[in-house]
Amino acid sequence: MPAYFADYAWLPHGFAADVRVDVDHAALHATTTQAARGEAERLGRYVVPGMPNLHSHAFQRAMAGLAERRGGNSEDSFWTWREVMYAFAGRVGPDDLRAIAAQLYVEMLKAGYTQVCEFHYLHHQPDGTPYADPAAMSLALVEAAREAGIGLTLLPTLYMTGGFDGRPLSERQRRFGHDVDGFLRLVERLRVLESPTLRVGIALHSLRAVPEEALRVVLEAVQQMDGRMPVHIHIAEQIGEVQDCLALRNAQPVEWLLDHAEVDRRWCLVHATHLTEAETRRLAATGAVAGLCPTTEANLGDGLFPLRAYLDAGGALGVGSDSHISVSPVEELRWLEYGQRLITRHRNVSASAAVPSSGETLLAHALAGGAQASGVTLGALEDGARADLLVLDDASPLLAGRDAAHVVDTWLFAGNANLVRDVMVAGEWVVREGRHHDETRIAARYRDVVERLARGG
Ligand code: NGQ
Ligand code: ZN
Repeated sequence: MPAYFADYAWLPHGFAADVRVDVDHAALHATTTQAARGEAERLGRYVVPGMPNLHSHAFQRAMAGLAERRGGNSEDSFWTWREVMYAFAGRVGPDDLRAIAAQLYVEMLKAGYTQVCEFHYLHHQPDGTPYADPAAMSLALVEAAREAGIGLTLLPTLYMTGGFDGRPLSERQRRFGHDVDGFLRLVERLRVLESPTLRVGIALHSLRAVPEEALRVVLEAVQQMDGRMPVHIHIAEQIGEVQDCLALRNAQPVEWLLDHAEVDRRWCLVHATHLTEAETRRLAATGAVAGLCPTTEANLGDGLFPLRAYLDAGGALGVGSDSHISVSPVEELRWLEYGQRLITRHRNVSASAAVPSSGETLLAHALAGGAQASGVTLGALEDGARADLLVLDDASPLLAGRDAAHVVDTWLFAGNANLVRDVMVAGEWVVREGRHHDETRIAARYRDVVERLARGG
């Protein structure tokens, strides 16, 4: 049974000195005492849990940077970005998706993400016809995660309508669509593949895309399959959708959802951006996770989440890289705090009297909320958790003169050099000395695919 030792390891209540970690069949056992060091291999000065990434659309990695030019006469917005994204999505097939996702997952691992929640809706051929194997696109993601060695929470996504008014899917949305039965068949099919590194949940694309009756039927069916299955939804990202929801359902999106579904700890509400004060308190009380994607939300011009009020109400949260214009938990957490500083003109907004460090507050929330949204026991160096950990690079000049109390703040707020040196997922080393074991091959295949897609092939 491999045994490791860290001078300091991030335990559920912060850094503890002299921690021994034993790894037994992908799970870990942590002890703190110098005496327990024994024959354990010393990892380094600072070890932290692997970070869950609670929101990803893998294919969008390959279009990062292609939507930053002003379009013709239009005023650029989320909705014009979405057209660029749809045009790109229409060209991606299963082999392309596998190559793009594997490259993305290598980047995630190197940045410190060890589990990714794939909110996956690119199901069928571009004209809407299912592939010969209707699960082909989902399986491409499963294969990509396996090649890279990252943990995957696969969230096949239900997408049925093009708006709150129930209009049919547009031509470009056709490949996303399912009826309820076809969707549940896909979920059942994927569930048999579950393993310590593959968890299957579901996503409802948005209230725009799932009619009320379908929402009810699907939630009942998945409750029968597995009472703890993660359920994710895009909820209130854009003012336009909040206004449509108010106009057609006479309620704000979060308010409507809380009134019509039993939202609890299984749920992750992605982009819970636009909340009234009452919704903020109600959402926090459900125990559900607010899925925040600060770099994408900034990139798309979404708005700012009411972080302080939500934390005061005891709400759970985690972060995701979503459209992958950035692949770094550091940048997500930093911008979560910076957005608040810019709008409030204060500093250390997420910190509190109980936990005065901004970085430690953000890290603790993102680990716990991310793990909860993943539906896997991880995000903590504690007994029985999956053995996912990061070793920080104690040779980095950035950590010079930093005691344990300032390490997390330095990691999150001091520059752009990646401090993650080694990464373990489920007891296996996937990154050592900053290199992923298969990064050269995976990057070469990615290059070929993206160059062909760019040529329109
Ligand atoms: C998505 N992405 O499904 O990829 C969405 C945009 C939509 C973000 N919301 C499409 N960031 O919401 O209709
Ligand atoms: Zn999304």
